[in-house]
Amino acid sequence: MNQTIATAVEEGNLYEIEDLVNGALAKGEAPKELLEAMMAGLKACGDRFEKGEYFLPELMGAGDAFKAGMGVLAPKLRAGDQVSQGKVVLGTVHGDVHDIGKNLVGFMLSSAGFTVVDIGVDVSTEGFVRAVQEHEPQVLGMSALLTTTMLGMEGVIAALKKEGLRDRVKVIIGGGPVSKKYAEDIGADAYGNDAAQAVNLVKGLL
Ligand code: B12
Repeated sequence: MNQTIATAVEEGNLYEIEDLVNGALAKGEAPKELLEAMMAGLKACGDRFEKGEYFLPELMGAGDAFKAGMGVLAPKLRAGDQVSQGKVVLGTVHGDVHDIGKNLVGFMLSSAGFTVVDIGVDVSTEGFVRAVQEHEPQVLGMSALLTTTMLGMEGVIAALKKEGLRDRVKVIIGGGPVSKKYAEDIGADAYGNDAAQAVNLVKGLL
């Protein structure tokens, strides 16, 4: 793994990350491995936050550095042009502003040929319902990174039922605190552990 890039993300080195990623690409390092290094950096930052060594500004710095690195990597990771395989609406649930994982899921899905409608972060229950009504996706994906906000997913599923939309859309969920069991408990159709798995999940549901 490219430890320099992992450390640059972990330490929120926003000013050097692009040059580091460009330099590694120029040396022939694989984009997928550089993405893994950046993800390891985020994880390390989260671990230090958990231990009380890092605080909110460091989390924000790591998130920003990840996004800047992704700006360089994304075009290299993207597959060739494909015909749309179906439509997926993606959002992060109410009260939650974490979007790096959701964006990665969206990126992988669009690279695999799906049309992705990203409705952003801190999306209310009504916001999810409206998006399903408006965009008529085959799949709705919800992301949550906080144990508190993941509870909102159940409300969205209940609201979809209430509006008579539940049978028209498959619901997949993901994010750090979410699990397969939680997906089963709240009546989601599937749980995805990572962005690559999300592609297989969606393919399997259509
Ligand atoms: C960066 C970060 C932030 C940034 C977010 C920037 C951004 N634009 O996203 C900022 C600084 C804003 C932030 C804020 C907070 N954070 Co924060 N954050 C993180 C951190 C370090 C990384 C998250 C991340 O991007 N991971 C990398 C991505 C790629 O992984 P991922 O999100 O898990 O996504 C993957 C899978 O889960 C899956 N997936 C995700 N979504 C979906 C959806 C579907 C449909 C599918 C199929 C799959 C899928 O695929 C993704 C790609 O492989 C984590 C630590 C960690 N280890 O995760 C803490 C972490 C999530 N944060 C935490 C906390 C506590 C907070 C704050 C409450 C801190 C505070 N005191 O204010 C606030 C809450 C703000 C809010 N209301 O949302 C805790 C959560 C604890 C908990 N279990 O509830 C963590 C775990 C840190 C820790 N170890 O304590 N944070």
